[in-house]
Amino acid sequence: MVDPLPTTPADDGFRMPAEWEPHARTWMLWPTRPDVWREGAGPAQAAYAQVAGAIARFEPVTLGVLPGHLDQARTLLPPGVEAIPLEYNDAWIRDMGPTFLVNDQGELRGVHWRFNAWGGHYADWSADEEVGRRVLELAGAPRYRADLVMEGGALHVDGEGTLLVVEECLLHPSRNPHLSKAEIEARLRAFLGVETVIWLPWGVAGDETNGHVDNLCCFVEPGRVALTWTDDVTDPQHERSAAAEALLAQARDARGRRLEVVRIHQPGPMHITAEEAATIQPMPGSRPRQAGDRLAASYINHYLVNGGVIAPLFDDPRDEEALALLAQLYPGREVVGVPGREILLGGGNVHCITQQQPRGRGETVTD
Ligand code: KQY
Repeated sequence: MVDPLPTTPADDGFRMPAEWEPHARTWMLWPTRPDVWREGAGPAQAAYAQVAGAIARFEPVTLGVLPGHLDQARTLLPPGVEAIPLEYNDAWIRDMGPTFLVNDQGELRGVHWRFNAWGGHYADWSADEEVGRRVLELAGAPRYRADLVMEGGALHVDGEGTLLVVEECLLHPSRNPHLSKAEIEARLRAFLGVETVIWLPWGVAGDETNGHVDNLCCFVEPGRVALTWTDDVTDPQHERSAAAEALLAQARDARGRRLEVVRIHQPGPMHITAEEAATIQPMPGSRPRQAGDRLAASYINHYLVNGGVIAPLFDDPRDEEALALLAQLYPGREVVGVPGREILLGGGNVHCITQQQPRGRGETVTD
């Protein structure tokens, strides 16, 4: 095992690039946990395979699979998706994976965060804790080890020095109870190379991550963000999104710009049915969703790939307007909708199950 670098990315001139900057590849993991995924994870595997196939049209996909599941995964994965053996507990590489960084010379490094399964929701997470280190080794990227419990889904950057986060999540006592808000912010600046951190108060209603920003709000370009929204003032999401919008209206980014906010109306509200919940196998130490629980459904949980946008769809009347809005927000990119409900049942969506590796110096990838 190679020791982590003794410095921080900010010391060394590294920063987290925006998701729209060119990728070398997308990393994913293969879902198997029966205490998270219904029906022994079969329907989730079909959904992940569809997402991997959609991404593979735009850029290489490397998918980590538990060694005992490799043969089965390969029969379900579309051609063009590389499956490799990897140890992990659950399949949310946005969160247990590394955050990749680049410098102005296009060198690649990454942050290996501490991980505790969203405040201890799903034991065991000991193998997940090592995914960040292992993926960086496989990518050949030197590693910074951050002394901070953090998940990639809790972070969105504009690549120009601004970071969006949610207080409800980052200040939740199950993550870093020994650190103040200022201390958490200082570590984020140091490990992501950002100058301005915009703290939104709450995440999406029903989100078991305590409010990851990647369900609530994302940059679509510097100076412009998309925010999940509902016009229904009786829906608990209304107050949450309205509070975020009010805060964003006052905010300035790292370059001193005001932010334009674009609302994307949420689907639903959606809930897990009794039939769906009945086929999740309870296990000691796991707290999966129960029948009737609200699901954190949001079109904000889309993922940008080279030349494309992979967006979750929910078989909902709002799907069409969300697709049209995303096409408008990302001109020049092809928007591809994929079925999102099965992944949502596990607690997240397309953005949560993917992790971009930026294109480093001298790397060429066909867009
Ligand atoms: O929002 C995400 N980035 C991940 C969701 C994880 C849910 C765990 N069951």
